[in-house]
Amino acid sequence: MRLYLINPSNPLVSILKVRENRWNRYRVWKPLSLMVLAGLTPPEWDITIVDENLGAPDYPAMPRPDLVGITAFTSQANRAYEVATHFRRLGVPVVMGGIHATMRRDEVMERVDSVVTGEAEGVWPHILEDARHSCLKRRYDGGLADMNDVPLARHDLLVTGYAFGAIQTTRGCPLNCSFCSVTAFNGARYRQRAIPDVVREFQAIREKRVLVVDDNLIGTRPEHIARAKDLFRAMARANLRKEWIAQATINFADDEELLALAAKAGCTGVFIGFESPITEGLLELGKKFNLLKGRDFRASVQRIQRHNILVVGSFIIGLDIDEPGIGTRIAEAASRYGVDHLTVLFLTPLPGTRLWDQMTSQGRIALDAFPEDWKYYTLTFPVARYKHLSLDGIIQEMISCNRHFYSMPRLLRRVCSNWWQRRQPLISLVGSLSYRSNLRLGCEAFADFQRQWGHRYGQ
Ligand code: B12
Ligand code: SF4
Repeated sequence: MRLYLINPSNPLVSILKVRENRWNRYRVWKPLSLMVLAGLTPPEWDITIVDENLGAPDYPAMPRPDLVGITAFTSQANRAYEVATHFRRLGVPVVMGGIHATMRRDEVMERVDSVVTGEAEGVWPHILEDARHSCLKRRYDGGLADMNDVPLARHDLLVTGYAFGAIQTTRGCPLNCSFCSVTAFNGARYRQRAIPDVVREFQAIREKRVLVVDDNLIGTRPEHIARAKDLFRAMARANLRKEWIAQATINFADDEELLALAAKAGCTGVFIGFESPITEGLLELGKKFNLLKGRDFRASVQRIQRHNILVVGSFIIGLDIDEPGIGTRIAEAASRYGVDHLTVLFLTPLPGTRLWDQMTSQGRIALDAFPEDWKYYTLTFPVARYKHLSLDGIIQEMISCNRHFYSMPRLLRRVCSNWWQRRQPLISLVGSLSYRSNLRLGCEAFADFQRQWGHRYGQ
């Protein structure tokens, strides 16, 4: 039995056009969902994982599979449907799962043979059995998995083309920010994998560098932090010789022992959602967590950096509170906090989020011709009507924010300061140049977008 597991590309995501830009190798990440599905698949299936981000293969030239499984974020949905159509025309059954299938089940059901909502661990073996007996159901619901059922992902199936391996150690997030789908999809309960399983999986990863995909590696409560410390101790004991980066909330900075253990276990970078430089903005997004304890962000960032861990700060532009000038304000805040890199995304109503419900009910979604418009849901295009910013205005804010933060003098100052403090100056330089090189591509993409879709904003 031959199984293809496919990660569709999104042609609009310039950072994923690996071959067009040599820095992009450092920005293409493994589709871990498919490696986990492969880990759940019994040995009688011959599995091929296709990641179209490394280039779409010539499907007609490939042997005919018995089953195709497709994963997709919302931004990949259009391409997912093209791939599904191709295989269904050949009479090959197509199953689709992942975040988009979960949040837009009916839309997906019209375009594939079987749709899988939720996490796959509890249902994938049954789906394969049903496929073997040609009796696939139209829908399956995996709900939330027992973390003991999460298998060792098949790291052996995707070995070339990536700078980073990938691993997941926890699922779920209690914070339920208005723009984020994680709580709706993975639940509010923070669920952790058994530490020995995580260490064993790290050992199976061939890459020296690893992305820990957890939405918040350390969690928010004392018992979560205690578990994170135990995990880091076990990783250090296992002498993994890996360098890894992860996402965490700002409370990562609050515990010196946690930071020291993370660094000892190989942590070299952390991605932190600051979201807005304005208190009302954080309240609007439901991210009150960042306001707790009257936090000093600069001191927090410095505490993390003292452990030789780079900090990437993420912000969102387009909040109801945001007015002209917000771009520079974000860039200045990020510089003030002292982050090593800055990522700014447009506020985007993703299906399944509270923001989606709010913007839909207010008729504020400009790009709403679905499924065609899903390709713009990359958070790198302004798909909604923003309260105080026109389409041209918000794009200008984004450009000025990036130009401000990644101007050559500021960039060199950060790299020199990292060099002086012996904090990975090379990685810092490569990362910054990679961001800069994408700014040009970003401006071109915005100009095309404005020309093509400006009329739909009614401004
Ligand atoms: C790692 C990650 C990335 C990596 C992607 C790596 C990759 N190629 O997969 C990078 C950094 C590149 C990335 C980029 C983006 N991401 Co991202 N990302 C994540 C993150 C943190 C973890 C995903 C992951 O690997 N999980 C581990 C695996 C094991 O879990 P899983 O994917 O959910 O898979 C399980 C089930 O969904 C199911 N399943 C999945 N696929 C399939 C397929 C079949 C056939 C079946 C049966 C089951 C099934 O089974 C799996 C096992 O239980 C999630 C948050 C999250 N918790 O999901 C956000 C998340 C998926 N990202 C999100 C977004 C918005 C993006 C971007 C659009 C914007 C951005 N700049 O961040 C880009 C888009 C890139 C693109 N291709 O278009 C949103 C997606 C929301 C949505 N509706 O689409 C999420 C949910 C975060 C959020 N804020 O809401 N991301
Ligand atoms: S943005 Fe981060 S903290 Fe907020 S709900 Fe999503 S994963 Fe949790």
